[in-house]
Amino acid sequence: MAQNVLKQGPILLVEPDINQITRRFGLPAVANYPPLAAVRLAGQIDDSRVVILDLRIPRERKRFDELLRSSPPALVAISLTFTSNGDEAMAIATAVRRHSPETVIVMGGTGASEDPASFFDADIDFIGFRHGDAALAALCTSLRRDGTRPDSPAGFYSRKQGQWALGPLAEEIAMDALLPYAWDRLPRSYWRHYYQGYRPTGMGQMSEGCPFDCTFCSVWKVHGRRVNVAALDNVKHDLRCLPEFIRAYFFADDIWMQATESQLQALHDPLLEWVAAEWLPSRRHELWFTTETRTDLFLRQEARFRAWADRGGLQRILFGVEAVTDDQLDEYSKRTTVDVNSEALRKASEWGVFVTAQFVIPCDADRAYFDEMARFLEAHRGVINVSNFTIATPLPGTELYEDELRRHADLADRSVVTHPAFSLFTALSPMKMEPAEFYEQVARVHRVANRFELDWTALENLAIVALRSPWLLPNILRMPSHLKELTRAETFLSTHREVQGERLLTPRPA
Ligand code: B12
Ligand code: SF4
Repeated sequence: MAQNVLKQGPILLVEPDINQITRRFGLPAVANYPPLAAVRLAGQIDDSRVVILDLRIPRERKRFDELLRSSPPALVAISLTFTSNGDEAMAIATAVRRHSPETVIVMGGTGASEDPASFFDADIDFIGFRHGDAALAALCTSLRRDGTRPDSPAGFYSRKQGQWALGPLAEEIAMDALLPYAWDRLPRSYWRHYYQGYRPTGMGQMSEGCPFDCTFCSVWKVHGRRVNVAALDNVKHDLRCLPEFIRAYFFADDIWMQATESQLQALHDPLLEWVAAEWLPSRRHELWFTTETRTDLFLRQEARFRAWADRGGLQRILFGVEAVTDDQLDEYSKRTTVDVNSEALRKASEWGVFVTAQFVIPCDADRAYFDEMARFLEAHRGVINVSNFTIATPLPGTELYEDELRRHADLADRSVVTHPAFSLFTALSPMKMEPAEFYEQVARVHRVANRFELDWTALENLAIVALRSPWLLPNILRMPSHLKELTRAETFLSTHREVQGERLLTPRPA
């Protein structure tokens, strides 16, 4: 029986649901993107029975349970990108084990790969280490060929005599050598559930990796401070696969346009020519590109950014501003300055780009720092359209995590610091201020930054949504109440208690 299942059962690539804390603070109301990791991995697997399931989509959980019963899968591969969704990922594994004990269950993605110990007791067989392209494809081939579960597949942590250990490393496929992403495996009906604000959206990647070394980020640890770029044909393929009604596209590169001159000439420049001359004119509706980048890179590559903004549909940039003083930027190892941040924000805004500024609030911020944040926000009110704030969180795989763990071992204990605690809305490192006052200041910067106004532009946008993508209206109407949650200190404080109890709330011994 098991042999049959492993040789013939479907291969399910699953995106878990989003945890309740992230939902409470409204992220899914603002944006929800296609499951890029699953689509990329599916493209590398040579098998006709690959199915992608996105459990963030209403009613897909029911379909998943039915599928488990009606055709037991050979393999269930769960992508855990965000540590905060760890409980949802483990619950999927438990359901699979219960309904289909023969199925091989693997977990991968940054959340699992950088914190494997948190999943050692889960109902899983293997945990993927970093890139899964070659490792997962090879595991699928071996299940189909042998019909048995391998002991220690390359690229995975596995159990050996009750102990978990990393097996041999898998071959790494260069990004430009990947097979095209399998958009044809994504059910057509899913596309209505992917949006960025007012617009149905797609998502892709031109590159991955970053040469910088910010303390709160795991990207440079995972990719070894190297930048790899995708093949031009694959990026075009991603864009060609978009349904006609899609009106936004997010390049999910760690730092968009971060590449060598020869990489830029081989990918970014010819892509712009194709997008401007052929692809955009061929689309029924206008489309916004969104990218995420550094301010210093934006200024260095001003001519290229300008060309994309003028001709290539680049309408929205998320800038990693992070801090409002040079000292704090140094503390994060951001290797830039407040003046550089300001100059880039102003320039992008002058060009008519929709500017999002992302800030990381240090847990040891004092009142003076929050005052400085408020001053910065006021001074840039005319040039920043939206500000996002996260609290500096020691995420597994970052320097911050390693440092914090040396001081507070309970950080690694998920019965104390739970998975949803890593949703970046509460402090996991000691605060300098009284916690209630700290959260009041966090709520204050949200109040200062994002004033919701029902002006003409908002009404115009609502009318366009009603006309072109009416299914997004309920989401958009929920946005103001979610944004309101972010302006209340009490929401942060009660969430803190929910995700890590009284930890860090009680005064420390002198
Ligand atoms: C694009 C992006 C976003 C986008 C969209 C993300 C999305 N998918 O919905 C936006 C801007 C919305 C976003 C938001 C946030 N993000 Co973000 N984001 C990214 C970014 C830059 C790329 C992610 C991506 O899609 N990569 C492309 C895919 C193909 O690569 P991949 O996921 O690494 O997959 C590979 C391997 O991991 C592996 N793999 C993946 N799944 C599986 C499964 C199996 C079985 C196997 C074997 C292997 C495997 O193989 C894949 C191919 O090689 C990453 C940085 C990074 N490089 O990972 C941060 C990152 C994922 N984000 C991060 C964070 C913290 C956030 C926020 C919490 C920040 C915030 N509060 O604003 C939010 C949370 C959003 C949420 N839904 O909960 C952290 C997560 C760290 C963590 N451990 O939790 C990251 C890693 C950046 C960092 N700071 O270190 N993000
Ligand atoms: S935060 Fe941005 S600039 Fe810093 S290491 Fe991560 S990806 Fe690079």
